[in-house]
Amino acid sequence: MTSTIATPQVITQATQPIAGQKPGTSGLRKKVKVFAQPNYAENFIQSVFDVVERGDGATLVIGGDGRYHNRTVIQQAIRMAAANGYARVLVGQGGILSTPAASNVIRQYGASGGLVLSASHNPGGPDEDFGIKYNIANGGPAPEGVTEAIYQRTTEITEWRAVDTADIDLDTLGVVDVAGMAVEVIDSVADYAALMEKLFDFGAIRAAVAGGLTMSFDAMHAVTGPYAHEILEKRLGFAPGTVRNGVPLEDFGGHHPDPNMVHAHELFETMFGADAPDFGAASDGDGDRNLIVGRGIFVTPSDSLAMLAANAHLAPAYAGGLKGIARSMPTSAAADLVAQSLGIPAFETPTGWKFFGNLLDAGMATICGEESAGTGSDHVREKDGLWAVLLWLNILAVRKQPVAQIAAEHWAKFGRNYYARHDYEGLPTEAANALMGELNGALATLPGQVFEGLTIETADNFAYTDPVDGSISTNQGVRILFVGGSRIVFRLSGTGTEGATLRVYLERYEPVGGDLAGETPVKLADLIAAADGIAGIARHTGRTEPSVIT
Ligand code: G16
Repeated sequence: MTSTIATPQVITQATQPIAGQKPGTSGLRKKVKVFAQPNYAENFIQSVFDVVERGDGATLVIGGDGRYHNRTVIQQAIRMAAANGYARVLVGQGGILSTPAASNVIRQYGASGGLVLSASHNPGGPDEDFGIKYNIANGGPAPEGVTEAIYQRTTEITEWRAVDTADIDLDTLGVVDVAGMAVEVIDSVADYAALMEKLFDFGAIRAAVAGGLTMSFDAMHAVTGPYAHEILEKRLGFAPGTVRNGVPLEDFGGHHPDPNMVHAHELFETMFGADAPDFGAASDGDGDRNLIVGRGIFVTPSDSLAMLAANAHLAPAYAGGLKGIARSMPTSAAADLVAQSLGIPAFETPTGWKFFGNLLDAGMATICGEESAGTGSDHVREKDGLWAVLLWLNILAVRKQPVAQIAAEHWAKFGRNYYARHDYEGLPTEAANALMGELNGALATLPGQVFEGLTIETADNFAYTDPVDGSISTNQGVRILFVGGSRIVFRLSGTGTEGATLRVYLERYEPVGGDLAGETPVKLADLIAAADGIAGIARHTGRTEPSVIT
């Protein structure tokens, strides 16, 4: 049914540039109170509409993770799209689209791009975080050239435009005319679930479930709840209750929707407790991250990427093999070893999913992943939490082995990259900048120095030249490589909204035949001490312990 909202008028609102609208690792993330200021969201959205590529009759996708302020910004974005020449908007029912589902909708319906409203794993609510990200026509996050142009536009904006119409009903499927622009409220889950069913052997997984395979999935009161209920419980037959915290809440139930040992501790307790199910997983605020836990074993995101790549041929979509594997620089080199054994290229990119887009579009990589709990493939142009869970389930259904055995066999074949990330959150920005500045200044003198018995072989600040378009990204993190292959990486997060977060990435490679069943903190103890010695973490920040270890 098509209904019309009458007498729309385009309002042109005078505005001024607002400082600080520079997108970070993944879009513009700020406190809700910042976003709710007059003109704040409008300035940013108008800047997007002013600079992005879109032809006549363009379609825009809009969806978010359901956090507080989502509906308000969606309604305003619809009014602005209508005044800015879009012919059609596709919006998820209730304003809900997970990030990978939004990527799929952009691709499937030939949209010119999409606004994804999310601050990912950051907490939600009136005093918490909000975010806006723009994805381009390939379904992926806007590359740096586009985000930089958006930012430049925010520094010179003088007006924004919207039509003068009432809010639309976001909860009812159907098409509404808004000032001559068609707004279609679409099912948030259907297209995504159909895509998953094409990629994976749902029959094999259903048979495994019928044969006793059990799992626990924590949706963390975030966007994946409806997707997980539909796919895991309804289509694959896992018992009702397999999905916990499955109702998206505007404040995520007061928790951080960040799938790690700290914020998903209940899942860890289940998976390490008596009567643990075979498989445990969780996803984040917007559904692009994943956490994988077997019975009694945590699989690091870096290892998960490597294990998925090594076993991907067991799922129908990847039965023909992989073209290449890409990982972000701080992600462990475990995936490189798989690429080597498969005889395919391995790519090392800066942190940020946007850097994978060109490799995927050019057919140079099939599977990508990051230490920050993101894994995905060329099926969309975002990382995809449930995709990773389903690929694991497909592999478990075919191999009929516990996660712990699959991991042990993997390490026996490739060696093991012991790995951890230590985050120091909420640091004063000056202290964090001073630490990084001092470290950068010392790079030339570090090689040859010994810390905790570890000799530094090379030290540099990572720069990346995109092999497809030749664009160069510099200052992407300090790498300290030790003789023997261990490594420490230091970088500042680009996704926080309060102060600065220092991330310290620690990696030790244990070759085939070595100690492959050790405890990670023990195996990394000398590197942890060396990190403080090299960077002066305690001296600069006053912190002797990280806030979060993942
Ligand atoms: C975003 C990016 C990821 C990145 C992560 C952490 O994820 O898409 O590529 O690895 O942030 O970035 P940083 O270390 O700069 O905080 P998400 O899930 O937050 O959108």
